[in-house]
Amino acid sequence: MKKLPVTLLALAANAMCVSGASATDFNLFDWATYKDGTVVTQPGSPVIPGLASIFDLIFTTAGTHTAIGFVDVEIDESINTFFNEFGETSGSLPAVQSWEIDEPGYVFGDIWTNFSSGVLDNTNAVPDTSPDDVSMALGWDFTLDPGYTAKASYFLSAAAPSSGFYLTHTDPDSDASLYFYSTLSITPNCQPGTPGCNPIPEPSMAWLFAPALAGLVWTRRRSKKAA
Ligand SMILES: [Ca+2]
Ligand SMILES: [Ca+2]
Ligand SMILES: [Ca+2]
Ligand SMILES: [Ca+2]
Repeated sequence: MKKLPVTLLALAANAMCVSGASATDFNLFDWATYKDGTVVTQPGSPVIPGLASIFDLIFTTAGTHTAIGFVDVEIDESINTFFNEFGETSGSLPAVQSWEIDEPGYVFGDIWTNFSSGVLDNTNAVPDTSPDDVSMALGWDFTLDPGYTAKASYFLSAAAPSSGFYLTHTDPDSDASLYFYSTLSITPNCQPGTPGCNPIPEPSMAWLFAPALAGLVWTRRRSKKAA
C-alpha cells in the first residue's frame, strides 16, 4: 500500500478519536513454526481469523521435543505505524515453557535467530519504555512417553486468558492489546477406558503439564460458551 501523506494520517487519527471507533486493525504480518529443528514460515494474513487458535503442532514419537510459535502482528499500522508498540509478560513461567518478545530482526532484534535455533532468550527487548515493532515467540521443551500424542496449540486473542503464562502486545496510541498464549495437551494413543490404557500421563508428567492443562480446560470452556 502506498504511504499516506502525514496530514491524511493525522486526519484519520482525529476521526478515530472523535467517533470513538473501536475497530482495531490487528494485522498478522508474519508467523512461523519451529518443530524439532524444522522451521516453517507462513504468509501473513491481513485479518486474523476470529482472533483465536492460529496453529497446532502435533508430536507422536516418544522422546524429547521442542515446539515454538512465532508471530509478528502490527496494530493499527495505517493510523499510528507498526513501531509504536510494546510487549509484556503475565503469569509464572512453567519449567517446560520459554518465551521471547523482541523486534523481529529487521533492525536490532535477535528473536528470529533464536527462534530458528530453537532456543528463546526469555527476555523482553520491547518494553513500554522502549516501543518498537513487537514480535513474540512461545516455546515448549518436553519429553513424550511412548504411547502418547502431544499437541501444542497457539492462540492470538483480544481477550486475556484467565490463567497460565501469556504475552501481551499493546499499542498505547490505539489503547488496544493482543494476547499470545499456548497450551500443551498430552493424550494416550489408545482409547481411554479400554483394558491397559492409562488415560493420563505418569504422575511426574501430570505435574509438569498442570499449568498447560489448566489453560486447555479454560480454552475448551470458552469455546463452548462461544458456540
Ligand atoms: Ca501501531
Ligand atoms: Ca531477544
Ligand atoms: Ca513487523
Ligand atoms: Ca509487529
